[in-house]
Amino acid sequence: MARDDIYLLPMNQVGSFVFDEHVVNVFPDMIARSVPGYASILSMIEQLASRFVTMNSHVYDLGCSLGAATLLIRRQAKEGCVIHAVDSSAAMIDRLQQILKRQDTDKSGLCEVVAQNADIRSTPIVNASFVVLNLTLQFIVPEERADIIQRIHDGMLPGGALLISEKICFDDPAQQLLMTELHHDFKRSHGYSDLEIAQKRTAIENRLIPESLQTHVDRLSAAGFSIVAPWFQCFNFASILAVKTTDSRDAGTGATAE
Ligand code: GEK
Repeated sequence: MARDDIYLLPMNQVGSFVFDEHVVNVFPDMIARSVPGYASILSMIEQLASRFVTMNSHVYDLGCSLGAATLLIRRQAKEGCVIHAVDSSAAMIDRLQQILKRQDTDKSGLCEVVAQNADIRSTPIVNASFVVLNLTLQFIVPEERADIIQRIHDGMLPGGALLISEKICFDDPAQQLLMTELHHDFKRSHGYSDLEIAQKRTAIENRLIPESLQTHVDRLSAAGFSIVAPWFQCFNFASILAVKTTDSRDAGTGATAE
C-alpha cells in the first residue's frame, strides 16, 4: 500500500482537494491514517450487510472510492442482489473496476457489482435493501443534502437500512476545539507531520463541510426513517444507522404482543 506523502513538502499555494490519480494511489493509507475508527466502521458495514441485504434487492455504496465497503458487502450478498458502487471521481472508478476484474477472475459465484462514475445527487435509488454513505455526504453542499437523503429513503424497501458516516462538528466551541485537537493527535500518532496536517486542512477546508450529529439525525428523521441510531463516534467522526420500517410503532424492537 503506497504511503500518503501528498502534503509532505511545503507548498507555495495549497490547492483545493481533488480525488485524482495521486489521491487514488495513496487512498487506503490516507483514509486509514486520517479517519479515527475507519476500520471499525468498515467491519460493522459488513456485519450490517449480512443483516439487511435481501435477495434480489439493490445495494448502493455512494461515494465508494476504491470500494472498501463494496468488497465487504459483497462477501455477505444474497442471491440476485446487485451492488451499485458510485463515485464522481473517474480515477477512483477506473481503479475500482481493475480491482473488481481481478476479483471476478479469482472467485466465482460473487454477486454483480456495477461500478459507476456518476454523481450521487442524480443517482436513482430503487429497490434498495442497504445503502452506504460512508464519509461522502460531507462533500455535498449542505443545501443539497436533504434531497439526497429523501431520495435514498424513498427508494428503499421496507426494512431497508442506510449507514451514514460523517466528520461532525460541535456547537460548544470548547468541545469543537478538543475534538479537533484529538483528531490532529490521532493523525500525528499515525505519522503525519504538523505541516502535512496544516496543508491538508487548507486543501479540504471548503470541500468538506461537517455538520453536527443532531443536524444529521434531524434530517434522517424528517426524511421518514423510523429508527435513527447513532451507533459509533470517535472524536469528530460519527456513524448513524437509519432504518425504514413499514410501521414505526414496532420498529426493530422484536416486541411481541405478550
Ligand atoms: C470508503 N466511502 O472507503 N457523487 C459521487 N461521489 C462523490 C461526490 C458526489 N457528488 N462527492 C464526493 N464523492 C469510501 C470513502 S471518500 C471519504 C469515501 C474521504 C466521492 C469522492 O470522489 C470520494 O471518492 C468519496 O466521495 C469520499 O468507505 O476521502 O474522506
